[in-house]
Amino acid sequence: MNVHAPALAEAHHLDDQTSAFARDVIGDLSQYPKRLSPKYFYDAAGSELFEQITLLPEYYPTRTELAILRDRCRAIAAFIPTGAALVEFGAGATTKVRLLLSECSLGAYVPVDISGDFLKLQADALRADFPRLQVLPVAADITAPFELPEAIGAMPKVGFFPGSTLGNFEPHEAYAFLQSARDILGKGARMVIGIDLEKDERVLYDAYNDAAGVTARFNLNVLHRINRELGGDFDVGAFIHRAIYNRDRHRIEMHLISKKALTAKILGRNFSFRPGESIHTENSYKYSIERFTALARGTGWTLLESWTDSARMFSVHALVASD
Ligand code: AVJ
Repeated sequence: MNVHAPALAEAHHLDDQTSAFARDVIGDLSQYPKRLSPKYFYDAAGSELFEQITLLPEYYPTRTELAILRDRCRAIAAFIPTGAALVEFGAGATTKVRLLLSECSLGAYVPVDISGDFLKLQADALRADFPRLQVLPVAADITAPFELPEAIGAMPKVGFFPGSTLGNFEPHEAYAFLQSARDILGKGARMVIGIDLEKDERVLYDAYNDAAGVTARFNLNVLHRINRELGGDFDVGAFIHRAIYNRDRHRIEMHLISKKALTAKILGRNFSFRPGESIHTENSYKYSIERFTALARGTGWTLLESWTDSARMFSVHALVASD
């Protein structure tokens, strides 16, 4: 379906952010198989559920990456020039950047995130704890080009992309993202990036199928969000969470499966589901160090250093723009 966003927004009195959400939801649910973009998980409720996920015993990525950042913060800080602007792509909670802040003297910290309200709260808390740090949040979708604040023009730029968020991108999108990050950061750019690694399938499976059901609630929240923001009438209780590891494609896939035949109405349009039909809501790609190195090299970055935990669950990499 070709959805004309301005017309849609005008007919339903939606603001810019909500009309982009509406356009994507209607377009993506009109495809077969149906899908939704994982970037829409993170409204206030979804951001809160994700913070809960990071604390789950089965969800190893966040705590493993934090341990790497904590153990290696000296080496990582040495890679960040004094007075640099640290640009965090898709900044959620500030827990990770705080580990680096105490080790390096930044000119500015620029968190960039689609979730503007959460971003402002996090920025205020950070200013309170680091009163001498310039915090310049940018509310933007990191999958599209955006402008950096003018105030950091003269500072060396270092990108920070932790959490293996790159794993949400299709291989061609990951390629485009790394190229565009290099363009946005400019000449002499550096980048610190966290990448989740391939591992035992049981460990991967459990990380996305936690016993407490928090990941299920996180996945289902996107349907609640559609109901809240777009006036949808999804029977959320008729859907179940499913996460599987697709070994051939090196990715965890998350789906919402309709338990029965049903119809959901969103902004005057009807979407029908067969029993067992899926909405594909997320891919979380897992890399080997070799495949990530090849990706970085192919997008104009030179890999200077890689750090992992002793069990090789997660990795953090230091990249420099190649020319
Ligand atoms: C934030 C994209 C890294 O893929 O592990 C966690 C999101 N989804 N549990 C991930 C997520 C389900 C997370 N990333």
